Amino acid sequence: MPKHRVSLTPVRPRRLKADCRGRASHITPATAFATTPKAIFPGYIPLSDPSYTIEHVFPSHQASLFDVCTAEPSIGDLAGIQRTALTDGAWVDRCPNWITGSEVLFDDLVAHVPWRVERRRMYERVVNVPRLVYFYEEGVPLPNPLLTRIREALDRYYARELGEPFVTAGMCYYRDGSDSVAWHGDRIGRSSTEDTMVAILSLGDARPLMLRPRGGGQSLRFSVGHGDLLVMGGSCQRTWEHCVPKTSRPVGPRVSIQFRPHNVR
Ligand SMILES: O=C(O)CCC(=O)C(=O)O
Repeated sequence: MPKHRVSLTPVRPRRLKADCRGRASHITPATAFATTPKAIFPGYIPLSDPSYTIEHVFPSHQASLFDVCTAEPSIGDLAGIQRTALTDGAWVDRCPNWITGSEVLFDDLVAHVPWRVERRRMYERVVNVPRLVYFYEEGVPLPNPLLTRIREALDRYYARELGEPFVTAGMCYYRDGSDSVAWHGDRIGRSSTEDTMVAILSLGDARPLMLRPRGGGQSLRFSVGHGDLLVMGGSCQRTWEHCVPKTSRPVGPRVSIQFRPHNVR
């Protein structure tokens, strides 16, 4: 699989055509369709908006078979959400394929979030964290209006149980299988002492999100990508840990958006 190239500071902005899967290409969608097996582009529909462009080049990534390819992503119903009770009052809610047509949102976030490399001290050295990140603080507008609607939908659904809104959005961009995040709980702020929720929307290629009890024990594996929602709740951040492991499997990029309440990180 070709190594992808992301121009975080483009030398010369390029206006490239993009198909509905966000593949940047000089090939017109019509020629791509004529020369590419339909199996690789299930439900191929070119973006109708001629002004839609991207400035980043990344490898083609196969969208989920459940992902409906439309120019307008849509927010699904949370009525079918499934809760898994964990130990010690922790739980996980899952709503697979909650956002359909999510590839359009994925492309927009990859192109427009001001991604940063995070650096962390490890013993005597400062190392790059293997993923790109950005954090939208409380009160800061989200980079795409759909994300605001998504957060409102989460607020409506969890209002009674959570008792407060989701107010921040952490963004992580896993460029390929060598990007990852190690085992941790989100224990900065109130989540170190109180039950709370962290709602994660995953876009792009699916990666496993692993969960294990903090003291050790059997881990659980949830595959998340392509508009899937996973919400960690109850004592999950204090009593369980989660991670996105590296993989040598060829995987395309994934973006995760974590919605959190006030003073939870
Ligand atoms: O990528 C994910 O879904 C997990 C992100 C995460 O755990 C974090 O940034 O704290």
